Amino acid sequence: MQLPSTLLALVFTLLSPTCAADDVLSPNNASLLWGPYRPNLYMGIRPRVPNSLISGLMWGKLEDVEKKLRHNVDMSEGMARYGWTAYDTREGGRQIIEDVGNKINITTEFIKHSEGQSAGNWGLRIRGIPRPDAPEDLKTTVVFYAAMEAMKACADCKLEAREQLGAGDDTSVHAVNIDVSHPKLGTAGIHIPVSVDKDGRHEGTVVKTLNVTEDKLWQAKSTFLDTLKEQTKDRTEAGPIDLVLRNAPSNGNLHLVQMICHGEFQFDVLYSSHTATRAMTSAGVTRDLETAVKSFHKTFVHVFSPKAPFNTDQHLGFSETVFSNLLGGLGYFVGTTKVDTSKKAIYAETSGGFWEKSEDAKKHTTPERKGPYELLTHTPSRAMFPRGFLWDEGFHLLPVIEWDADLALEVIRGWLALMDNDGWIAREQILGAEAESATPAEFITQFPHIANPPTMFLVVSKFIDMLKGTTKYYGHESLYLSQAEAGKAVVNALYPLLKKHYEWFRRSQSGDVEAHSIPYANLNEGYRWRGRTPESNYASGLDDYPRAEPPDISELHLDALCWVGVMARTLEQIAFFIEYTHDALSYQNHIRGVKTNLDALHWEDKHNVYCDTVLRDDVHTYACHKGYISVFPLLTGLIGADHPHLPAILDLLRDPNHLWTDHGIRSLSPENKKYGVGDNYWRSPIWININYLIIEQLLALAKTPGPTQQRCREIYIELRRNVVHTVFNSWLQTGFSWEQYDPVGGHGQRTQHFTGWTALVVKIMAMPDMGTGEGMKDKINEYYE
Ligand code: 6A9
Repeated sequence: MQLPSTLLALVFTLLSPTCAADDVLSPNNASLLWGPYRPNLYMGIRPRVPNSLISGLMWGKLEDVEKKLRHNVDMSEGMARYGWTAYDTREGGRQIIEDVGNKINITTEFIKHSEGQSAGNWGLRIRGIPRPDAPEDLKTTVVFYAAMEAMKACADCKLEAREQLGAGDDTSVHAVNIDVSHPKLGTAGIHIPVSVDKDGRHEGTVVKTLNVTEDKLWQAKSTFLDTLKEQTKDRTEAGPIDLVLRNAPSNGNLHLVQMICHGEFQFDVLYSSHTATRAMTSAGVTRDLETAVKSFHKTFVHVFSPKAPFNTDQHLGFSETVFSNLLGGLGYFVGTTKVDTSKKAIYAETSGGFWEKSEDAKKHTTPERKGPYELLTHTPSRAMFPRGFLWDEGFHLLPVIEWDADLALEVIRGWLALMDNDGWIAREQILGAEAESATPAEFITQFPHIANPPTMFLVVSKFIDMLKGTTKYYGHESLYLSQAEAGKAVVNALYPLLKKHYEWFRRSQSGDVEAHSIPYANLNEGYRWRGRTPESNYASGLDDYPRAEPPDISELHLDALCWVGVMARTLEQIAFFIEYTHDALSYQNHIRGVKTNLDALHWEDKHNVYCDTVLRDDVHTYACHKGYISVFPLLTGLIGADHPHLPAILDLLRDPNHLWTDHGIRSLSPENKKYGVGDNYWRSPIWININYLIIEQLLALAKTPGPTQQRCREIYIELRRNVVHTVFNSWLQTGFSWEQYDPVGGHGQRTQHFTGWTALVVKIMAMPDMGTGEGMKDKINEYYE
């Protein structure tokens, strides 16, 4: 069968090692070109094009500008609330920022248009409304800036600002215009009609054009403040620093457009590419935003409407906000990455001490700069972790794939393109100077022997179910799901990459099963996360969760084995789908081995619990720490309804002396010596990603006949309610979703506005209640009295 040319282009794009933005964008990706893709900023827009136009917003109370100018999202600035209330990646949406310190609420509305292959238009509306405690004469300075990256090296690039004055005697600035020219974006204009105060006068507006080094572009805040300080220096008489830039619009790589606004204000930034059939206008922003917000609500109800007992308007509003912030955390990153390849030899490690002590590890090495790479990815937290994390992204995409399957696949494609020749993908993606600046030095270097849970396989598995129709899709129109050939083509393109990563994982994280001398064990299926240090295992994602101490090369990690099971199961599913039967059969073999070894190597008979294992004096010994690890075989779906150890896992989950709390499943049992000790990151708190996986498996078991079906159903109902209740209540109380939740009080803790995997609560609410019994009604009333 002949593939239509758009499909061929699409498959070609998928297979090409560089990113789509460098090639011709497929029609489906044109709507992903522009976005608020600098999620580390309260508002920062850029296209998915390296070395191009970046822009951003800053504001603050005029007199306090030195101390309170807002730019980067920062928890210490004490915003009462901020984030998107409705946002769709392909359309745009609305964000509200309650800036207590500056006594003003800022609304940012972003809308975009794409016209086939043309570079597209966008509009940004900025509104300021003084808070009730603001002084009558509140003056706010608002700075919008536009900058052209790598301008020097680009002969065809241009960025030039002009003022547009009033007619006749009116010499006030009515608008600022910036001409844009860039090889990938074409020519375009940015039109900024200035805000008008309540007496109808145009607010004071200046444009300062600068020619600065690259680092000064993304650090626009300090560039702006430094410029004010510089001009203060020229002054002859003493006084406080200048608050307003000297007007000087011209040609340059950075344009600071500063307005001094009195009281309430509103203005638009309108970007129109010259190839577009119609320019972006203020009326267009109003109209399109309204349409976008409406269609967001409409689609949302189809895809994620909360089910009983959460079928209330309040829960719907909560769910929409949480999901909007997941989508709004999408960032585009480009730049080099630091990689230390000197420890790759660890693959071959067979005997001797733990690798940290090995000669190889002691070698002093300088990490190499690799890349540049680019990546479109959601981010766990705009304030604290505005960059890509491999296993977080799998969790992010679980809801996203139901909303916009093509977007999820585009993101997966981008991540898989980062794979090196061996099949490794760096766990943390810290691309470029801006991302590096937000990362503590000790976390920047990535090591190609270090893995991270392959959660993206869970997303691909969902996608196959959607293609097969066993999972219904209610989201955005999807090319892959509406055209069978396109769907098959994308799976065919992803398969070799997923397989390569799988093979890398099996090779690089392999454990020494043979040394454990278990007669009935499968000798191939045993794994150990590399890169362990005493008291921690960052590769696993569960950082400080207790493991064998001291670390030892004879360790076999239960979760690593389970993740191999997840990958093998997904690859088997794909192989059958694209009719690679031979491959499918070998994956089946691996899965059998994994399941055998779960019980042969990791099941501890005396205490009825699954554990990590390690050799002590050459003897197979268990390293048991009741907690998330113990329930891994369940949460990864490797324990069937009739598995003999299922009841023991359920006991552990439901036991308030162990993992059960009224707020969700906690990471560690209080009986453990390490419970709550040290940094207490994964040593008691409740994490929503893990709770989601548990809930999903309980639901599957609740629907499958078996000896514990009824029990699974009961625990499912209760756990689902507890988890939703926890995240929802904390959101009501604080205005934010959180990185983790306290197992005692249930309150949100650590990172505020953690809009990453905590957003899985959206999916948890959308799951069926499964409660019909009378007893359940009381429970519901308990919550909502
Ligand atoms: C520290 C400090 C401004 C830790 O959500 C991302 C990851 C998870 O993948 C992992 O499972 N978080 C979890 O245990 C946060 C990781 C932060 C590491 C860098 C930066 C902030 O400095």
